[in-house]
Amino acid sequence: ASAPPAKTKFGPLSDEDRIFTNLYGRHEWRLKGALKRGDWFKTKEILLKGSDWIINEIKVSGLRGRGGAGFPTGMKWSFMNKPGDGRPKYLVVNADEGEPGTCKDREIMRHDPHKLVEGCLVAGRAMGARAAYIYIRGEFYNEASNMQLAINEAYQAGLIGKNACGSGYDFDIFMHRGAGAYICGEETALIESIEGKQGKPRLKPPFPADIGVFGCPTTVANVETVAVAPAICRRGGTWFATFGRPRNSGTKLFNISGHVNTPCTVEEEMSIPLKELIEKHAGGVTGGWDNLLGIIPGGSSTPLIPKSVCDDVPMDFDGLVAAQTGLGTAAVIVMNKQTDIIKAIHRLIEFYKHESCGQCTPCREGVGWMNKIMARFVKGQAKPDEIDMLWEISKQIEGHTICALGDGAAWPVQGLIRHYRPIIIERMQQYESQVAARKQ
Ligand code: L3W
Ligand code: SF4
Repeated sequence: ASAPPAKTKFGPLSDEDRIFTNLYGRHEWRLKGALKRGDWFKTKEILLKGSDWIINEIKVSGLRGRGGAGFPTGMKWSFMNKPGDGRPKYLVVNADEGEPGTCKDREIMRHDPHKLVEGCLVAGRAMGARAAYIYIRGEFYNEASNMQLAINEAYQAGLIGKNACGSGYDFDIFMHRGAGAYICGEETALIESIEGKQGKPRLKPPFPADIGVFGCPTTVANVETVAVAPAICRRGGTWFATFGRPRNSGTKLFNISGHVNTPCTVEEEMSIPLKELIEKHAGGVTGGWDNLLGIIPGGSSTPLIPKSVCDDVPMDFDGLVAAQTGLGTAAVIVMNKQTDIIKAIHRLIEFYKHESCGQCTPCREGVGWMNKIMARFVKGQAKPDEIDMLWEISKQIEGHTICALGDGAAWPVQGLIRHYRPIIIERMQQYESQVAARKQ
C-alpha cells in the first residue's frame, strides 16, 4: 500500500494533549501525584464497559505497537478475546528496553509508573487476562524499584488485586527482572526467560496469542503501548486518532541522542518531520543542520538515512518505510559530519554479534562475518568488491532467521552501503596510498 498523504501542518502539541505528564520527573510519581495528574480517573467505569468496548476504542485510536514492529494494537488484543478453553490468559509487558539509543520506557517506569500499572489493568481486562507480568531489563534497578512501589500502592488502594477498583474484576501484577540479555526483548525469548529457561527465541507460529507463557494464551506488549491505553479509553479513540496521519496516528515518545545540542526524550505528534522534531526539541544538530551526516531514525535496528532524506521525512511508520528504513522504537540517533560512520556501524554490528543467541546459522555465522569484514572496512584494509560481498552476506541473513535480531544486524550494514559507499571506498583508497607511501 502506498503511504498516506503527508501532513503539512503541525500545531504545537499542548500540555493537555500530552499523555506523559511527568516525563522529566518534575512532579510526584507516587500514587498521590499520579491521582493529581488524572491517572486512575474513572478506571472502574472503563473496566465495567468491558472487553469489546476497550478493544474497539483502541482500534478506533489507530494505536500501533510502540516496541518496534508497529502491529495494530486493537487487532493484537482481539486475538485474545476469543472463547476460552479453560487456560488462563496472560498479559506480558515487554520492559526489557535494550535497543541501542532507546530509553523511552525507562522514563515512563521511572517517573510515571502508575500509567503502566493502570495500563496493565485496562489492557488485561480487554484480553480477559487475570494477571500481568512486567519483564523489566535487569539493569533498570531504580525503575524496577519504582514500579514495585507503584504496584504495592495500587494493591493497598484496592486499585488492583481482588475486585480491582471495585469493578468485580480480579487482577494481579508481577514484576520479573531480566539478567542483561538483549535477546530477551524478543517476545518469545522473553517468554522462555519468564519460564526460567535460557532466553532463546521460538519459531512463530504458534504466536504467543495461541501458546505463550506457561503454554497459555499471552499477549506481549511494549510498555508505552500499554501505558497509553487508559488515556485513550478516557478521552476516546477518536481523540488519539486526530494526531498524526491515517495508519500512523497518535502521540509518541521520541528519544533524540547523538550530535544534538540538547538530547532529550519528548512526547510529540506522530508524523512530525524529522528535522522539525530535532530543531524544536533537541536544539538542532551540533554545528548546524548542514553539518548533518546521517540519522538512525528508530533505534539501532533501523537503517541509516542520509541528510538528503532527513530534510523532509515524516517520523512515522509509513514515511520511514518509504525512506527504506523504519520507525522502530523511535529512538533518533543523530550523527554529524565529524562522525566516523564506518566505525559507528561496526560498533553496532559488534553489539549484535555479542547478543546473538547462536541458534540459527545465518545469524550466528553471518553476523560474525559481517563484524570481521566491518573491522577491516574501518581501517580501509579491504578491496572495493568486498562491499558487494558484505551486502550479499547481509541479504543472506535478512529474512532467514528465527527472530528479528538477524534483520536488525543486517539493516544497519545495508543502510551504510546504500548511502555511504563513497566514504567506504575513500577509506580503502587512503589505506592503499599509505601502504604505497611506506613502500617508497
Ligand atoms: C497473532 C498473528 N499474533 C503478528 C504479533 C506478534 C507480535 C506482534 C508483532 O518485533 C521488531 C523489529 C524491530 N497472530 C500475528 C500475531 N502477531 N502476527 O504481533 O510481530 P512481528 O513478528 O511483526 O514483530 P516482533 O518480532 O514482535 C520485531 C524491533 O522489533 N526491534 C526492537 C527491539 C527493541 C525494543 C526495545 O528496546 N524496546 O523493542 C528489534 O528488532 O524493529 O521489526 O507480538 O506476536 N498472525
Ligand atoms: Fe538467535 Fe540470531 Fe537466530 Fe534470533 S536470529 S534466534 S538471535 S541466532
